[in-house]
Amino acid sequence: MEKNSKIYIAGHNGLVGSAIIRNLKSNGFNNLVLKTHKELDLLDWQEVKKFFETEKPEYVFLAAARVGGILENDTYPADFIFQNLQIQNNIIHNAYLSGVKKLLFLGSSCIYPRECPQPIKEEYLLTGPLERTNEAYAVAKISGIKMCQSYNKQYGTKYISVMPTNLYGPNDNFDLNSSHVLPALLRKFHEAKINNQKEVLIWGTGSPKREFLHVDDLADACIFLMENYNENEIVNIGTGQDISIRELAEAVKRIVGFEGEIKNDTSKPDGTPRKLLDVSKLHSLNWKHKIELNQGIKDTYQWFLKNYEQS
Ligand code: GFB
Repeated sequence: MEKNSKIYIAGHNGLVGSAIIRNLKSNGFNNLVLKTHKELDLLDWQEVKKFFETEKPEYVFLAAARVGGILENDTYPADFIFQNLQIQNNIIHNAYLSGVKKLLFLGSSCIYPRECPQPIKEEYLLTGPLERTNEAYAVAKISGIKMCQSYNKQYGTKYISVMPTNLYGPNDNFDLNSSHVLPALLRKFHEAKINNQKEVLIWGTGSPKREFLHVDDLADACIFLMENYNENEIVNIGTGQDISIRELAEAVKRIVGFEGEIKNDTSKPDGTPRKLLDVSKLHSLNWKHKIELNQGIKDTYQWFLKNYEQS
């Protein structure tokens, strides 16, 4: 990518898209194309077609998606499968029609089978059944990967797909019903502290393990791969380290400064027992994360405190 290359970031107001923009801007990329949901409805084929015909972006980061935590995925599977398929079909096919030079598609670690050997290598894709709570989302993301690979094969396009682990950071969703675990815990412990509550309820047993990556590290990896990776195969993006939800809750409790107890709400699902990514492929390309979890949680808590009124 040249500094003045025309780059379209789909989903630029979200957790991932906003981090990609911060990174691109700080690296001097000065021709970014951004469209709000009001300006461009990515579910609408005609609008997306017209957008690509008129703007003709050279590079595309496909970070637009219907996303959410375990409960949101489990409650709205129809929305997750329909909206994600529709958004990625519209963008990928119109990118092809308008001659986009390169596209990066963001998948998710939930594409891998539930009972995968750990850590999860890229080649484990489609080797077993998926986790039930996010099957609809995972199937849509797997379709996106296969679509990129099929277009590369049939049309000679350069579309790469990356699989991030669980993400967190600025501009995350802090809504307790629809968010992922890390922002939910920051909010729960913060509110418990200021309201002098005796306990905080965490969902499930606390025993599932998750790997967390700061979204600024993810953005850095995406831009690195856009510039340096041209293979058809997917690439995992993570830290290579995971912790249990119980341990995460203890860490958030300490950082927020809550002194009460942690209790479990076992009426809520645990989801996948573990999904630690094997990041040896990414490391062999010479990219490694920089932000350690403890520091990342502290920074995200500060962001939350500053933006709390809006979240
Ligand atoms: O982050 P999370 O919602 O998604 O939940 P997944 C991770 C774990 O944290 C689960 C537990 O075991 C939850 O039960 N947890 C504990 C909580 N307390 C809470 C809480 O207050 N809120 C939430 N949300 N969880 C998602 C997929 O799975 O991961 C998506 O549904 C996507 O499709 C995303 O792939 C990365 O890691 O289980």
